[in-house]
Amino acid sequence: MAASLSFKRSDSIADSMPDALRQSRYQMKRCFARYVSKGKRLMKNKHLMDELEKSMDDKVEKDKLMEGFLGYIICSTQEAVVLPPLVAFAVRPNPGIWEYVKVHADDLSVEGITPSEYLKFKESLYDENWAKDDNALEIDFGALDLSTPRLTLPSSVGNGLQFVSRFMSSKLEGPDNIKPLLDYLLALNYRGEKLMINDTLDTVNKLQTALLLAEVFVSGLPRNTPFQKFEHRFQEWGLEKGWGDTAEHVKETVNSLSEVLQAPDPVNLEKFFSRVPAIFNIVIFSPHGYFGQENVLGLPDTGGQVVYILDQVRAFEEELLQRIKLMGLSIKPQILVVTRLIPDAKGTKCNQELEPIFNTNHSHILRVPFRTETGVLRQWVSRFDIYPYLERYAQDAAATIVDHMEGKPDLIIGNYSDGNLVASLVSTKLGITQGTIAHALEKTKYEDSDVNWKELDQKYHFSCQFTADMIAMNTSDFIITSTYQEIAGSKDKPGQYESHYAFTMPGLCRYATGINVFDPKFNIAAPGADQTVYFPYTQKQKRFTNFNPEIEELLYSKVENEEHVGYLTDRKKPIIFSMARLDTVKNITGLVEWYGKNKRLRDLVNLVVVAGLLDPSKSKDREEIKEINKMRSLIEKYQLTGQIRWIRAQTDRNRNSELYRCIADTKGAFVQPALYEAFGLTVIEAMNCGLPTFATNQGGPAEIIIDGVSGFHINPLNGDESSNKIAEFFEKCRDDPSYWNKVSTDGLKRIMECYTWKIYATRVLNMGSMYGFRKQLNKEEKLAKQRYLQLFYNLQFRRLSKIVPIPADAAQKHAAQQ
Ligand code: UDP
Ligand code: LCN
Repeated sequence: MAASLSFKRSDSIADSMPDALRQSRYQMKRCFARYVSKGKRLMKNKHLMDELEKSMDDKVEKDKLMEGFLGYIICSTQEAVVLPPLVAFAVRPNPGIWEYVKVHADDLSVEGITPSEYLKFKESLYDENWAKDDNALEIDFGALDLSTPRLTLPSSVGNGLQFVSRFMSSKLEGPDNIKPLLDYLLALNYRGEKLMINDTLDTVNKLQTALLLAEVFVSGLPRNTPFQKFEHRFQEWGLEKGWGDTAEHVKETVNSLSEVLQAPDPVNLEKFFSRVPAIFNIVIFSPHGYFGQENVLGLPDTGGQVVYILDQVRAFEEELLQRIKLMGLSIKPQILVVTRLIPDAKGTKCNQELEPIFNTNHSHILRVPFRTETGVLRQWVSRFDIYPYLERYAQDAAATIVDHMEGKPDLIIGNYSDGNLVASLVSTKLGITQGTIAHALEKTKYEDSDVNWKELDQKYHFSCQFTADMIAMNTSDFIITSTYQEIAGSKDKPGQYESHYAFTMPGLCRYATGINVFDPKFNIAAPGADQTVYFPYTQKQKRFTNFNPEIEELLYSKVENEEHVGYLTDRKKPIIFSMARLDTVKNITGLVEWYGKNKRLRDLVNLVVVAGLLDPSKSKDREEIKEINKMRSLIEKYQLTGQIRWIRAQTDRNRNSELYRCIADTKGAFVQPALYEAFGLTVIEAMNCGLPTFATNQGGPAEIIIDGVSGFHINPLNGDESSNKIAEFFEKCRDDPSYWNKVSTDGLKRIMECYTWKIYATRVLNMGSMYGFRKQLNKEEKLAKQRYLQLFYNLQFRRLSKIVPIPADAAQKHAAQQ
């Protein structure tokens, strides 16, 4: 857009807007008159654009204005608060960058305002007294980041590690400043046994001399000489194990440290930290849902997070073993996934305390129950109702972990709001580096859930959840995301984290700064899909053909039973397939409705969906019950029997992978129609199997797929457009069958380039050691923030979590179960 080019980042909107308003004074006065005409209200971008349009009759003038600076500002305004005669704009000219201005509708004067002032404007729409209260609770986490450097370029957001390594290099520059690195190395140990250096090397000079001797010495050895052969020489110089397994690897590590000590540079610093023996034991928290390896997927609150974590553990273990070997150590790593023990396990193993993780040698699931004053909570509890149990759970879990690991872990990673809060409590208590993963942040799933929190609280307890999210994001040393959009969205849409920058929950808390996406703690590390399971349909010799009879029954048998409803009359048609939890946001019912309405699509393809339970009386999940009923009525309304097969949630991932491949055999497609999808593992599973994929443009899939190349984007809010796009694809394939193959192959190519677990594990373990060191460098500031967070936890979170009801019949006397 021409206007955006002329708008420099250095010009603030408050500075440039008055001139622009003056130039179109007549039209703008009309436009602002329209804005304020309906009195107090919150206007979203679409309303602002509509009203602007309506305020002008002359098409040429309108186009000119839209192409100009004002058009640009209004296009970039996410929302505006109208409090006549003032209109306060929240403008987002670029991902992550926000500016707030207020404009007087009569004289068109403009004034820049702070986020806090803007939020007060917004609050007046919901709770006037709170907005006016000078002592209303305002939290500003940004105020404590006094010396934390920030990224400045939106394009660099999510590359925190690189930035931190550059920043730390400059901070370590100079003989006096390198000392913290020496202290860090002196503290390295495994169960009390020193690693890399011992206490004799207590000055940087001594360390440098030792490294010099070591480097000359190993240079003279054959490359493959094992470390054990010269261990004693190293010890004479004050050097311990951990430098490498062979002379060659030892030399590389010694060299990168020598370079860093001489003049710190980001490349060597990163390289050195990828070799530092600092991480052996990892704890991953994921309390909610049914966490298990069998028979759990599709159960309430149990989806991609479980798949992600189990695959992540395998990738971590493999990478740790490789690294430990390279370091020349014989330490056994330990990975614990700590989840909730559910006594009423519903046929799963969630009532078992300890379970080895399949295809690993050193990783376990450790289950710790939720306790209340009256005993152990027996049944599953929705993730929205989980908050009253977490503090006690964190204490119990910390003790059990230390017991099981025979010491503290080196890295703690939390998952989702509950896991991240627990990870924050435990990592603070034990003094351990913490990473957080959201999978999905609930705030962005429900529009205006912050300002409307009071209405939603009884059902969702967002007061607890958003408070927990804020505490965890700010406690954590680093944040792992799956995509860029998760952090900073796209040109038009704010990211999930970005929407926590400045927000308010009137009557509860105003976040003047919640979290800033330019904080270098943000890092993108996209997950993959297990490629031993999800491989292309073309790899015939590898296929799990033993499932063929079952899949045949699942797809095509004419019977309707507890497993499936509906049947497919015409077997020759390709199948469009979807699989998800039966949550509202997954929009499976939306897909069924689009299909039902679109005759053209119905003539071309059959529809198969795997989702939730089929009988509402069997479900305990309130959203699922609603969706089951809706599915049933849609099938009836559009008379879909004969063209649809609705299969209940499936738990065997080997069979599921074969199901994706069988759908590919029909030259079908995968459709992911979610109203919002944080990442979307099914999308990459389908693509790995070579299935052309149509996925929502709302969230992660928009980044995974390049529209029209590696698959297609669909708009979940425009069913007709989406179903026609799918129909067009199948018409095109009917006319030119090579088109289907092309989309299938290009989807696979995209996966291989960007979405594998190996890339993920390398990145995250590097984060673990680098951010672990950064934490040491930054001790005082970190401590100050911790105190603020602790206060907030104590006074706010605890109070809120007590409001969430605990089911009366839930807690049974502990003694009764013994
Ligand atoms: N899944 C499954 N059976 C089902 C529904 C889903 O095995 O009935 C699996 C699916 O293959 C994927 C995960 O659960 O691995 C869902 O992950 P996704 O990221 O798509 O969504 P989430 O449920 O995490 O929101
Ligand atoms: C949760 C979600 O909602 C999905 O979008 C993700 O793919 C999954 O977790 C794994 O991160």
